[in-house]
Amino acid sequence: MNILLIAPRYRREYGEYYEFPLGLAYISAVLKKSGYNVFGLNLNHCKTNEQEEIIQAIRKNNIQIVATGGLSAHYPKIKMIIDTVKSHDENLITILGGGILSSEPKLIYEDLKLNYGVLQEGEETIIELIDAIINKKDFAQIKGIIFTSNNKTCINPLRDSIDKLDCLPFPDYEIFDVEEYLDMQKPNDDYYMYPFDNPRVLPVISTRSCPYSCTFCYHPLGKTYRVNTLDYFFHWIDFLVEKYNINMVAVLDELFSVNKERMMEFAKRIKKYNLKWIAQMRVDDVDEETLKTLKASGLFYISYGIESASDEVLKSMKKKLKVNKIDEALALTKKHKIGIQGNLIFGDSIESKATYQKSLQWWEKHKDYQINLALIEPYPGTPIYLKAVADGLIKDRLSFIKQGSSPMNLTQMSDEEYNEMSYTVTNKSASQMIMATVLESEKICEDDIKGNLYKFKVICPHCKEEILYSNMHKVVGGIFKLGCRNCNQRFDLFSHEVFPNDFLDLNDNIIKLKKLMDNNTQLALIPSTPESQLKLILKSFLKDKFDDLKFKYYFDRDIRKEGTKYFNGHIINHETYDFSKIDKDVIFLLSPSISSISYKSIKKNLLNKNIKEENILSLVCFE
Ligand code: B12
Ligand code: SF4
Repeated sequence: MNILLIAPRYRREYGEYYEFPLGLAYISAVLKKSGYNVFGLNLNHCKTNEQEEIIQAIRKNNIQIVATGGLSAHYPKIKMIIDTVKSHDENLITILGGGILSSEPKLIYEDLKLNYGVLQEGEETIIELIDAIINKKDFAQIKGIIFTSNNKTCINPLRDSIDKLDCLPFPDYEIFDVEEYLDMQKPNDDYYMYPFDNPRVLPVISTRSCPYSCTFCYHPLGKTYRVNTLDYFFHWIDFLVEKYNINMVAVLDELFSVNKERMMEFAKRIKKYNLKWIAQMRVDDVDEETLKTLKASGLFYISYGIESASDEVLKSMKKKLKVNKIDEALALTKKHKIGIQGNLIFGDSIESKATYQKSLQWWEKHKDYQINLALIEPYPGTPIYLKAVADGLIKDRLSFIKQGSSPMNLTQMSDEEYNEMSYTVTNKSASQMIMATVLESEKICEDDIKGNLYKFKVICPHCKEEILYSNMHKVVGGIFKLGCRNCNQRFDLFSHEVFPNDFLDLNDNIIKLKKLMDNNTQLALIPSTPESQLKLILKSFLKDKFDDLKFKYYFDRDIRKEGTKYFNGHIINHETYDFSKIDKDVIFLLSPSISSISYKSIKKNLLNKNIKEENILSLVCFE
């Protein structure tokens, strides 16, 4: 039997940074250990057509079984994989695992017309399952699978969690072209990649699951918290350093900080490797002594579960945390020059105008921590999802998953109040820029995979140090965030300032815009991206002339924004607006902080509405 493991594509374009598929790499390791022929296909490295690559991999390796996995968010990619396999040859056996299946087994299994599904941890189950497939054994005896018998979907009882995690082999990084993964990495790929000009980071995991049960969280590996011994873990690190010459590790434990003693021992042992590392912690697990030791051991960034600045909301989320602990921990973390990653999430069942405003006030007061603001999304499998289903708020679970488990009103607020909150949160979220001063920037080379690479020097707005970065690649969207190599706090940079060669077209467009302003041409802005961010970017383009910039129209397709006040006017919905009413000489300015996807779709939309191409001016540059 030849088995093909496929890692779905997580990002849109080849070369974009993605999280290495550690779970599938574990599956590969146990299969190889049991002597099976395993082949890998990492669609994140596919430069051509994904469907064709799948079929080619099946043909080339004479595959009989195709297995894949992922989270609910990967539904479209996973469906594409399964459909491609089945339409190529319906006799091929398909197996799916991961959070997408474990959180909604029957629904996903039947929708994707799978042969088998593996629930929760897959290492033991996959071996028994493959053995049963090959030797035609009774599937009813295999714990933790979903399968079909007599045309009926059968879900077997769950398997106990793997107690002795040390018995597992190290994940098989090779199967998904790990060298290519490492070679692709750039220091501004993700929020934690900045410490080195040549980051070489791999994910590891030292515990599974989490002892807490926060209402918005799901544990794809089951509910029982378990740990690896540190001896096992550091053999693993030895192997990664020796084989892949890594300089950083991302510790993917759901909650790394459960046991203080273990954490201190971990710090003592990792220090010798001179590696940088990051992990997820709770604010109530850290204190001055811990942070000092962790920092000295190479920890440079902590992902904290912050969630709310209202004690009532934290209680309702079952977070078992008090706001004063958050204040204390974040202040200490910053003091010890450790970066902070965290979110305030809005829309818990008891969220009200009073509680969300309290959280926002706290956030305003602590803007320098760069905490993200987001709306709660009821991910499949979480207690809030199950409640929303039981209460009839989510009626069609499959459509909900297909649409990406979007935020919804789970509160007692009216939809109008909820929308007001969501609008405020989204707008505020875009207004937390802390701009760094750029001292110099230079293009250093053109790389086939990475594009134009730059080096630049900036002054960190937090610690005022001059920091030099190299091997940086262009980021579109006007403004982007970067971590300081001295104090590890995040700041913002204007893309056009640090990647000047990639924004030459943009400079031409700014000159055009200034001329249009001189000629008093009527301008329309589309889409109406958050005011504060837009102001900042436009000011940096236009300098003193910014004060003369007047728009006649503001367009956006978000119905929640329709009619709301914006700069000196109100927002109009361009999807429903009758463009024949508009003066044919109006120039449409495409807002500078949009993604390439929105840019393309808005431009297409305008052209379809008979707006002439020469009347569309772009303040963003994607070419
Ligand atoms: C890396 C990661 C991601 C990556 C995933 C890509 C990847 N490379 O796997 C990315 C960045 C895409 C991601 C996205 C998100 N994530 Co995430 N992520 C993680 C993280 C940190 C590690 C995952 C991991 O490697 N686990 C370790 C391996 C061993 O476990 P595993 O992947 O689940 O694989 C095992 C089994 O699931 C199974 N299995 C998996 N695939 C297959 C395939 C086969 C064939 C078989 C047989 C078995 C099998 O066997 C594996 C070994 O036991 C986890 C935390 C954690 N420690 O699990 C959170 C976690 C999974 N993510 C979480 C969240 C909240 C998110 C996001 C919502 C974040 C956001 N706000 O956008 C999104 C979308 C999630 C969604 N709705 O589906 C939550 C839970 C998700 C949920 N449904 O509630 C977790 C648990 C973190 C947490 N505690 O809050 N995430
Ligand atoms: S949010 Fe954090 S503390 Fe809460 S259950 Fe999830 S991983 Fe554990």
